[in-house]
Amino acid sequence: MKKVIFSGIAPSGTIQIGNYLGAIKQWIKIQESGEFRTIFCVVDEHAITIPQDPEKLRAKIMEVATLYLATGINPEKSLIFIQSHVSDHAELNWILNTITPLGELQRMTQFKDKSQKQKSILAGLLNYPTLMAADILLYQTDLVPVGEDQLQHIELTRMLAKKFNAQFGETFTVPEPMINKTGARIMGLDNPEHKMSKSAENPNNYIALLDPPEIIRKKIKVAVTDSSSEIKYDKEKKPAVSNLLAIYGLFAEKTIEEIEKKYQGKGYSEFKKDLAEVIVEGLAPLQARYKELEKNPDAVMAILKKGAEKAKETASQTMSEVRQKIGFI
Ligand code: ATP
Ligand code: LTN
Repeated sequence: MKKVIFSGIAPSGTIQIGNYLGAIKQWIKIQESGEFRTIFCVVDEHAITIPQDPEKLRAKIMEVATLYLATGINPEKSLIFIQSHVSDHAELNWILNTITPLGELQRMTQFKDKSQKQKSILAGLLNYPTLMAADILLYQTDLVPVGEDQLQHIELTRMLAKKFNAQFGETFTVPEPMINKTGARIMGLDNPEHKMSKSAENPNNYIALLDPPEIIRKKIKVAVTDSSSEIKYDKEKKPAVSNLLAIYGLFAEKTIEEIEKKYQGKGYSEFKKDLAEVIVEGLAPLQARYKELEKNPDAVMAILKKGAEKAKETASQTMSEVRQKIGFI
């Protein structure tokens, strides 16, 4: 049987190039290899762990789903669906919560970061990793392709799978993370100390996949650089330029050395100008596909509905077993 791949993105903002380089690009490669059963989910229940405006949320869910298709996720080859369309996610989340130690949730880096930014800390934000574990375990997932920031959550998922299996008998596959070596952590353009994030307050933190060329050029122009003017990869001493070099390399499919060589003795302004064009060109095909798909939201919705029906088949099998194991009638 083919190994199962599951991953998702929360529609909590507009997908940025970190999500693309760290996660989606890898998903497409995996899909195209034909070696796996690939499942990609729009995790809307995760998005509401931070307050969202309902109308905007609806639009973002459709945007993320349409972007999945525009970047190359193919419904003929992969399952694509919206998390809230399969209610088993919420049910398994509840059950897993009853075996999740509170201390484990409190020590999650993402929880600590995100809760600092909230006026009032809500229980959903704390329990987010348990919901993520439910997403993964429902489909008996073997591998989870994500960016580096999600490693801690996958560790927790593994712990919960093992704990449930030990307590109630073999039920869940224990998943492994799958991290892209390059692009696993793209940093913010406004601050290379923090990762690029789609929910960042400052839009100059990220480049969205749907940013028009003039916005991309502007954002790269104002991206922070380091004190010495050399274009050299040195994560410690030159974190900002190293991040820009990484982005350049990933979009242009060039090695860092090749790019360093090209800009030897040249200044930031020429480098940045070219980098903006590399990104604009890199995003153009998917932006064009997005524009086409956007014209027909009903077709996108039909794909998502069909995906949810298929997802339910596997999820409901797992849930029947879980209910039986824990002693529900
Ligand atoms: P938010 O700000 O809402 O938390 P985010 O931009 O951090 O959003 P997520 O929805 O948390 O994005 O992540 C979706 C996927 O993209 C995950 O696999 C995550 O690891 C990856 N990812 C997110 N940001 C980056 C980044 N800066 N570099 C590489 N991968 C990233
Ligand atoms: N927490 C993830 C999004 C996510 C996810 C998942 C990723 C929710 N459920 C299951 C992989 C598998 C994030 O990227 N913030």
